[in-house]
Amino acid sequence: MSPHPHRVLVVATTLTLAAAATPALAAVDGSNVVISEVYGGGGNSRSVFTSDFVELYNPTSAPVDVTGWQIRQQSAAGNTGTTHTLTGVVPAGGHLLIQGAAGTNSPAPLPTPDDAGTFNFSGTQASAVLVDAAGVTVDLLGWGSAVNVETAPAPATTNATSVQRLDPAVDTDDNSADFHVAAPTPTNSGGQAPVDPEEPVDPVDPEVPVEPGATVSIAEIQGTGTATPLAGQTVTTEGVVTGVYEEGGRNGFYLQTPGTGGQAQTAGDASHGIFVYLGNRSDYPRIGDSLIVTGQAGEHYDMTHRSPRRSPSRTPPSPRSPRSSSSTCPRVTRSVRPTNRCSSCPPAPTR
Ligand SMILES: [Ca+2]
Ligand SMILES: [Ca+2]
Repeated sequence: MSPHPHRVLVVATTLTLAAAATPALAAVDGSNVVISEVYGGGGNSRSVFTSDFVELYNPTSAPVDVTGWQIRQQSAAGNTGTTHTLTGVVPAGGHLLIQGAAGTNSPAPLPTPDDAGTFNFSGTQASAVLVDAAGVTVDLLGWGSAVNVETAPAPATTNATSVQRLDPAVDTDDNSADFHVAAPTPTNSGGQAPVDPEEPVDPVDPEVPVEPGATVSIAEIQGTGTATPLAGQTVTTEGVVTGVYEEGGRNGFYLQTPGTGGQAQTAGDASHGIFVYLGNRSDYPRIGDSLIVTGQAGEHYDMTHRSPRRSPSRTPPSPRSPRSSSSTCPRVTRSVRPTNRCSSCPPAPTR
């Protein structure tokens, strides 16, 4: 063998005195904007978003300009915190996202907020009051052990959860009935919601059989230059097994184009043999087997010291239906189980 690189198929907040209990004059008839969600854990330990937020919802069929309205933050005990005066329009059937204070952790930014303030709700319990430009309370949400609520408080939150309306269009003026606690779902006026930050990325399953690539000859994979012209491509080729290296660290076998073993090679000729790297697969063929193999073409410089652990980017080999040319294995037909190899083939001519 050449000492040069071998072509391989790698199968491869200050508080002020408490305000008097705010009368809840929320629009239970769905005729006005409501508070649809509040998240107070922003930037806290184990938070899922960097900032607190308040999300409003417009259940009506016309946009509502909330410029001049206010969100009044209150502690669970009813002490008045930051008051934020709003700017913006809540689309018909849509949301308005108002970003609050950020914490020291930065797990993820909110979707682009429509407005921003400095309110900083507790991560577990508080009250939020929505007041219109005339000073009338439009909606009120209290959760945890909050004293200022509509009928009864919604459940307490954690730094990883928000209190959100079960159905943004339903307001019965009972926070305990209208809200639940769940992973935050901030949505802005454009309907943009974040990609679930908790969603893990599924690893590629290396055992999923690859689809056959373009069928090419071994000589086409080899090319006549110093590197395969098909590097990185998934290709399918066929040939006869002429050498198997199950031990010794090579982890693969040589595949040769049938009928080429006796031809003299001259400079510039592409090789008709190729090494198929199996990594840590155990399904080695036998010398003389006729195989159709699908894998990724590439260069393998050190066959003897290649780690047997397969790189995730490599595509494992997918021995296909055994097939042989009529001259080397006439008795084998496609009726053989697809995963079988032509184990009954006589040894094929070697180089
Ligand atoms: Ca907070
Ligand atoms: Ca209400």
